[in-house]
Amino acid sequence: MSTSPLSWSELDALTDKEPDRVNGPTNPQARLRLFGQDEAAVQVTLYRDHHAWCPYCQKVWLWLEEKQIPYRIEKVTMFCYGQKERWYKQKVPSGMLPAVELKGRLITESDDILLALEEEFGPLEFSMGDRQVLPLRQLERILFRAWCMWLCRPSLSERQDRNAREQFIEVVQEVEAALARTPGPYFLPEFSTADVVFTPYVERMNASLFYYKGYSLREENPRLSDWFDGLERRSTYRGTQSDFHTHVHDLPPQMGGCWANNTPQTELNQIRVDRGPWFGLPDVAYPEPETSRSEALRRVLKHRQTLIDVNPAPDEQFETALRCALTHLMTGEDCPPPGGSEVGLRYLRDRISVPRDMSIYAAKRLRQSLEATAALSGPAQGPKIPVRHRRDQDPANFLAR
Ligand SMILES: N[C@@H](CCC(=O)N[C@@H](CS)C(=O)NCC(=O)O)C(=O)O
Repeated sequence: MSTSPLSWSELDALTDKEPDRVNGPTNPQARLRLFGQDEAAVQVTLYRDHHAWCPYCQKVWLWLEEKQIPYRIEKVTMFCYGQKERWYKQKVPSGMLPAVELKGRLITESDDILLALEEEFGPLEFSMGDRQVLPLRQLERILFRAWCMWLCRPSLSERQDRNAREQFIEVVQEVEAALARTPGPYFLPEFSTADVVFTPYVERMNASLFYYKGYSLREENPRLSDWFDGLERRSTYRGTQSDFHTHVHDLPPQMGGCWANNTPQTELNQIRVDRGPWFGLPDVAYPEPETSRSEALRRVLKHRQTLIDVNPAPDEQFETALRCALTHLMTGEDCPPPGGSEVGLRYLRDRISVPRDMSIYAAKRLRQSLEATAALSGPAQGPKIPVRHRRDQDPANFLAR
């Protein structure tokens, strides 16, 4: 069945209400988090990236959310997305993130931040300096280095690629053994600092190795698989969780390049992540919430004018095409867009950033509707996603409003 596009006011009528950003579940849009406490209780300001992508920021963010410490959030642009804010460089001349102000004291370096927060508010189950946590922190760094040696070294021969893979998998076996020492899914008997330390890069490893190396970390390692499931049972983690598409295209400028090994599996995985279907990818395993479509709709409606302005397609054409995709999102019916509009629709499909714009299932729904609608128009793809920078994602366009 095909249908004609709903109007903006008809679409507006289908949205649900904004969740409570301040006291509700973990979310990347909040500027203040109170967890039901009084604003006067706030002693912490977290400076993190607009993009909600920086792994070191995710570590501190997750810790604060787990401990339910009231805090303010100030967002800063990362170099590869646009211009670093002057006020931030005055505060932190290197421009590096994250930083925290704790009772007026500025602290940089994510580990130092966690140590200072622990000193003030107590540890998250086990402290950074605990004798059980220290070897796990070292193991995380060893895993990180083995990942970089595989992913970020250009033009590995087939043999070098195999060696780098074997070395990485050897360290993964140590991680599996560490996880096997407790009966639950986490590194220590309770979810703790140790899990927070592993989370950002293991999430990025899972995405990047699937896409660039044809290797599915989450599916091939039972303990890590349980660990990911354990993370996803926490609303704190879900609020910070990204998806494969976001990570694989955000990593190259940050890491100085990510290199594909061009095996048949890698090629299949790349097509799947870039062009769908996005459901069933091993970037998420918890069941889809009922609200994913309405969340995607609400987030697009909030920024519709900027989305139209920044899209490379002519405004009028893209405006109608976008309503067609949103109509598909909400009704499930095909809604043929104007001829030639597939480029604009795929441009947006490729620039949804998770969790910055919306949560993982909302993004999958939206990517799916944008692609289904684009396919009714034609096969042309949007402009390539840059690999040396991501200024196509400059937050300034969205902040100006
Ligand atoms: N060792 C630092 C590393 C922090 C870091 O590398 N931050 C990156 C983002 S992931 C950064 O701020 N880069 C500057 C930029 O991209 O603007 C820490 O643990 O906090």
